[in-house]
Amino acid sequence: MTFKNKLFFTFFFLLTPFVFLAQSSNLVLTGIMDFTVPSGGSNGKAIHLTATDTIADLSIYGIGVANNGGGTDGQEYTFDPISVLPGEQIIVARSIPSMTSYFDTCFVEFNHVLQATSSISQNGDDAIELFFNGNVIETFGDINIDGTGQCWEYTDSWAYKDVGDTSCLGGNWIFGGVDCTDGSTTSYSSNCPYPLCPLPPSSGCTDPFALNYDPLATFNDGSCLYSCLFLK
Ligand SMILES: [Ca+2]
Ligand SMILES: [Ca+2]
Ligand SMILES: [Ca+2]
Repeated sequence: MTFKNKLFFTFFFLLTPFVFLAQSSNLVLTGIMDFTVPSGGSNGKAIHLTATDTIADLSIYGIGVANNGGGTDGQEYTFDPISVLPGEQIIVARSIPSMTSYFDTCFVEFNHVLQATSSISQNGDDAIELFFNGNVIETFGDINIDGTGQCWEYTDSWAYKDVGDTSCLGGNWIFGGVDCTDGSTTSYSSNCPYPLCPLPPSSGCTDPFALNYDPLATFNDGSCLYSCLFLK
């Protein structure tokens, strides 16, 4: 073997681990749900993921719900062996009928709908671990801290990956607010529509006291503007 070839193979083997590491990042956590849905129970629990590249076999990934700050519970759920395309949205839901109904017209945003096991048991204070080949590649929350009263608590609500408050989980997540789905029949009618969902065509400012009140709007999109005189 020439020196040049030796150099080539040395670099090749040095780079091999990085190639495998790069493959591990093709699935990311996007949303953690603990909705209060009309059918109650665990029916509003789901985890939303996004593929960042093609995944030939999703079953090399898994999820663990690290309950109540007690540290890791290991991988408790393994994905179905399906293939996924770049940019596709995946929801793992405890009750597919309940989530289909609750997401209303938005449910079509999910490209893959998977049945969760009872291991998808988060109730707003639990950290979530994403596994690839048995190793944790991403964590939401803190596996050693019970989320009750923490900035990342999502009881009867959701957490969604987006640019947020830098003092909370590195500024990588936004939150619906604790209890924001209580009493709602759909995500749109809750106090915290799920961020993935496009606004319905009838959205606008629904407050008659706002400067830009739209009498035709039936869904408040948060755009209402008020005169300074009315600020209390
Ligand atoms: Ca668990
Ligand atoms: Ca819990
Ligand atoms: Ca509640």
